[in-house]
This record gives sequence, structure tokens and C-alpha cells, in this order.
Amino acid sequence: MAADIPTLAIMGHPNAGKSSVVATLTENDRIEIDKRAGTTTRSDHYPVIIDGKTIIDFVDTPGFQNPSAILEWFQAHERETDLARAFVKAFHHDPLFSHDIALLEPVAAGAGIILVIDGSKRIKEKDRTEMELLRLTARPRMAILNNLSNNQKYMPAWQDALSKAFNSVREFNAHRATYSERIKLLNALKSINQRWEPRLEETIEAFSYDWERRIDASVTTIIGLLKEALSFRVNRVVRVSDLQSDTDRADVQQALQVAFQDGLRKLETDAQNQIRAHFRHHVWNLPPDSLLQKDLFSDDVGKALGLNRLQMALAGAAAGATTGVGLDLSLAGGSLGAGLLVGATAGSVLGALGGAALAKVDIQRTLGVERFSLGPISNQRFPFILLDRMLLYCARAMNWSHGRKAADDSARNRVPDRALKKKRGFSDELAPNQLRTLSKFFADIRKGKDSKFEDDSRQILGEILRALSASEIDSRAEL
Ligand SMILES: Nc1nc2c(ncn2[C@@H]2O[C@H](COP(=O)(O)OP(=O)(O)O)[C@@H](O)[C@H]2O)c(=O)[nH]1
Ligand SMILES: [Mg+2]
Repeated sequence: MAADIPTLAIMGHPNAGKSSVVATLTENDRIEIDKRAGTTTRSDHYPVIIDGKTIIDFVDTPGFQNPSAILEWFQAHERETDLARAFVKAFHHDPLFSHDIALLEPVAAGAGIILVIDGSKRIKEKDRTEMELLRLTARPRMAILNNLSNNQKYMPAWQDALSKAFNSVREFNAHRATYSERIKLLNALKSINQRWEPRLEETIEAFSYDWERRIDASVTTIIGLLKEALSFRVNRVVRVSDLQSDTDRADVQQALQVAFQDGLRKLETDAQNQIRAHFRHHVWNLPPDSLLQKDLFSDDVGKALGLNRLQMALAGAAAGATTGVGLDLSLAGGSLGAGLLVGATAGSVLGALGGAALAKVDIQRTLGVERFSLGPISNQRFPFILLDRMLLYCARAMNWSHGRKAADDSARNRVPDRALKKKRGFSDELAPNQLRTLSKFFADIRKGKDSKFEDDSRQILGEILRALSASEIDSRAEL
């Protein structure tokens, strides 16, 4: 343990939520969180490393085995300047105290203490013993009230008892804590030990810098997705001799539609996986009724996300779109060279996208073949729906705590979700000028142009994501 790295030993009863707290604070969703009590028998270090540098180290400890024996020993040796160190020195070979030694070793080495309490339980004598012996170590110490249920009855008593033995007492829910709550906790740690202040300041700075970088990476992912999706096309070249009937044509068009939608779904999934990686999530479950589980092209998604009518009118005006069809056809004809345009039909893809098709099929005939092409997306609502889905996905990735992975959310008496008004998309909150900027950006991409609105669009998305990290928790993270 390097002397200049703030180190915190996480202590508490089996099942108090220690491992969950460590998982959340270190954003490590691979930490063993077990429903059986007492699975941890060693102290495990979970350093937070940013840019190759360890900025803080958390130690997940087993619960106390013999707290009253330790307290007695402490009380009998009150003249010792460092009780934790003296105890470890005296008992490190004693198998009776193996868990206690594993737990006190980091403290002996200088770690501060975070005691995790399940505030839904009544205070017992054993708890008082542990609080007192931790007080006697004289290490900087904070208590975390991690209420594992909706039982608030014992919370005031805990507050009272803990505040007598700890420098700071905070409520912190390992399953619900957001980025801003994690930062607040670190800020509170600063105050428990003045000596750590500058180092914790650096730790917080490193966290915030890293967070800002992730937001930036997420914006890049979203912008990249929009660019790819809005210029996406699929083609099929079929020999004229294979197109005997209208059914043959319809089949080709149908296959094209399927390929087009699948291609777009894949682009979205790839982008989602990138976002998940930016925020270091490996495991999470979406509720079955999540909008993010629903098909991108489903009615539910089309209705819940995207712009309302008024905004659509604004967006359409900004993008210079009337119907768009005439313009697109002439562009397509030009880019495809000498082909003879034999037909342009609106692909009958989506009712939910405001009644308008997603994209249209072009068919050109040259030298015994017909070339069918679908794309790019002409539907004006679709980019906003896609954007909304990505922002929702980000909301979840940003606000979903890493300690929640193994949670049995259906268990009785588990922490209830905070009651919040259900907000859905983000695009219906855009200011008119933002809407115009994004629409112009989308229109440029559709035309295959580099857009001078890209930077401003990045700015807008960055602002939305930053606002999300500042909010306590966004109900949209549950979607
Ligand atoms: N609902 C809910 N469950 C939690 C919370 N923290 C921990 N748990 C659950 O409580 C159990 C024990 O948690 P764990 O972190 O392994 O406790 P440890 O034994 O102290 O390390 C696990 O099933 C966790 O999912 C919480 O904040 N909310
Ligand atoms: Mg554990």
C-alpha cells in the first residue's frame, strides 16, 4: 500500500452491503456479491486506477468474528498509541482471530474506516461493541447507512449512535447511488481527515476528469451512430430474368426492408455496447417492459420517443424538408450514373414514425439487371427517436450503480425505487434553436455532406448528458 494513496477499509456485518458499496464506489460490477452471509474471509483490495495511476484504494473486509474480545483487549491496552497495529502484532498467528486480523490489518497499515450499516435492522449489543472498538482505533472513520429495505424505523437511532463514534455519518444506498452521490461521498471523506484533503481533492478531480471524458466519448459514439444510420443504404442487384412477376419484385423489396432494418438495429446495438463500455458496465438487466428492450421500429418506441407534432414542424422547416422525395430521387439518380430510373416506391416500413415511411426504395435497370436500393432514411422523426433511445441508454449507463448487479430486485422488502415522475425522451425538451441545429445536422448527413452543425450538435448532446450526471437520479435510468 503506497503511503500517499488514500486507503479505506470497508467494514460491517456480513450482508450489510460492504461488497455492494465497494462495487459501486469502484465501478466494478465483477465484485463478488453474495446472498449467503460471510462469503468474504479475507481483505481484498480494489484500487481505482485512472490513466495507470491508483487514485484511491478500497479494501473489502470480512465481518468481525470476536468483536467483544477485541474490545476488551483494546480497553485493557488503552495506553497503546496504535491499538489496531498492536492487536495485529499480538494476534496475527492466532487462528481464532483470523478474520479479525484480516480486517484489522489494513487499518493497522493506516487505512481509514468506512463502516457499512444495514439501517433496516435494529441496533444490537454487538453493533455497539464494534462501533466502540472502531472508535478506539482512532482512525478517520465514516459510517454509511445503507438501508437495504424500506424499513426506516431504526434510522434515527442509528444516526444517533453512529454520530457519537464516527466523524461522519451518511446515507448511501449502494444500489441506487449515482455518480454525483459518489462524488458527494468522497467530498465528505475529505472532512474526516484533514491530512487526506489534498489527496482526496486529487482523487475527486481524477474522477471528474474521467467522467467528463466518458461523456465526450459517449457524444462521439452517438454522433457516429447518427452519421452511419442516416447515410445507411442497402442494395440488391437482381437479373431482370429473375423478375418475372410483381411478386418477385415485392419479395426483393421485402428482403431489402428486412436487411435495412436489421442493419440499423445492429448499428444501434453496437453503439449501445460502446456506451456500456464507456461507463464500465459488464452486467445489467433491463426490466422486461423497458423501452430499451423493445424493437427500435416498434409502435411503442415510435410513440414514446422522438418529437411531438409542433417540434416536427419546426425541425422540418429547419431542415428545409417539404416532402424530400423529389430532391432525393434526383440525387440518387445522379450518383448512380447512367441507370434508368424505373420506379421509386415508398417503402412501407413504419406506421409509428408519424405515418411516413422510413426510407424509400429506388429501382434502376441497366444491362439486364435491376438494382434495388433502400436508403438513406428520409423519415424526419426517426433520427430523433434514435437519438432519444441513445440518450436513454446513456441515462441508464450513467445512473446504474455497479453494486446492483447481483441484486435480487424482486425480493420482498428490497429498497423501493424512488418515486419520480416518469419522463421519457429527451428530444421533446430541446429548445427551438437546439432543435434547428440538430435538424440541420441530420439534413446534412442525409445528403452525405460534412456538416458545419456537427460541433454545435456535439455541444447540445454533451449538455444533456452533463445535466443527467448532475441530477440526483433520473427516472429514465429505469427505462
Ligand atoms: N436492495 C438492496 N440490496 C442490497 C443493497 N446493498 C446490498 N444489497 C444486497 O444485500 C446482499 C449482501 O450484499 P453484499 O454487498 O454482498 O454484503 P456484504 O456481505 O456486506 O459484502 C446482496 O444480496 C446485495 O444484493 C442495497 O443498497 N439495496
Ligand atoms: Mg462481501
